[in-house]
Amino acid sequence: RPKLTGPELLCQLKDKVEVVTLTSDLQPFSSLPWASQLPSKQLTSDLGPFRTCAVVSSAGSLHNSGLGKEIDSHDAVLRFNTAPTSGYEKDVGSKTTIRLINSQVMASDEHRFLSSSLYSTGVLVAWDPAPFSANLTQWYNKTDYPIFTQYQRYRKLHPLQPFYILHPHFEWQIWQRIQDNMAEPIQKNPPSSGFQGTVLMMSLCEAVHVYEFLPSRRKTELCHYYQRFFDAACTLGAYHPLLYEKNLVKRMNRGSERDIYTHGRVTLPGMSALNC
Ligand code: NCC
Repeated sequence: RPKLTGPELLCQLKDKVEVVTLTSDLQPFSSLPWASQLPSKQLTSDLGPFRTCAVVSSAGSLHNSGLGKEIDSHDAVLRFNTAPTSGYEKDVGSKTTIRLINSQVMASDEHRFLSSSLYSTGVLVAWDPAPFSANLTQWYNKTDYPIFTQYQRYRKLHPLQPFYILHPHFEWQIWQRIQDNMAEPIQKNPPSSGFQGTVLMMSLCEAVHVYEFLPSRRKTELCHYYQRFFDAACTLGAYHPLLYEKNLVKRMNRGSERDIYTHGRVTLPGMSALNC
């Protein structure tokens, strides 16, 4: 099998991956009493298109990066899980347009999902590691974490904040792109929030900058810029096929090596800007 070039990979991603979110009219949700809590429209029809977007990984190498102003200069900024801005503005900026969270964050007591103000800025988008070939009913009856009960609780407390749930097709379509472009079998776990968020923003924006997903010269074993916890697996991956994701992003990058080295910055075209 020939190794695809960057432009070919980008076109494959555009062709085979679609951002789909759960809507109130979708079975089996439409028959449930809480269906009306789900958005009536797709995330991609409610939000954007944006011109420039920043995806801010949570990597420890953002510490002392001084990238805050540059990140905030984008039209939309995506952040992940429990990553804060307060107190870290100089390095990561303060604008949050979208926060992509995994279902573990919604469910675990330590993250105070229902009560912390961390989650109240911007649009929330959640995903759950769904079984690979499950249909929506099978997934609904056996989610990895209780994403749906927590979603209903959160919506009751914050009815005005837009909040979407990604269709599990999205994570597995991305997984399939990674697998089809690697010589070896990769672990059958969904891609990291970082890569899912990158593809999400490529669908909403004309141009995307991703920060410290491919580590800069500040590369460190510090897991997150906001915590003093050290583990190289945060950057290299264990559960998620993170190293393979990074390999693909490296191939798709339209920016320079120097941008990665100095800014941890990757430049990707939005899907709408692609001529496939
Ligand atoms: O750590 P996490 O990710 O929240 O980071 C968000 C995304 O940033 C990229 N990243 C992060 C750290 C690092 N040193 N290098 C990086 O490239 C990754 O792309 C990552 O996805 C997740 O993907 O949802 C993840 O979530 C955490 C955890 O659930 C949340 O932070 C909440 O505490 C997972 N950690 C554990 O389960 C212990 C992590 O594996 C993946």
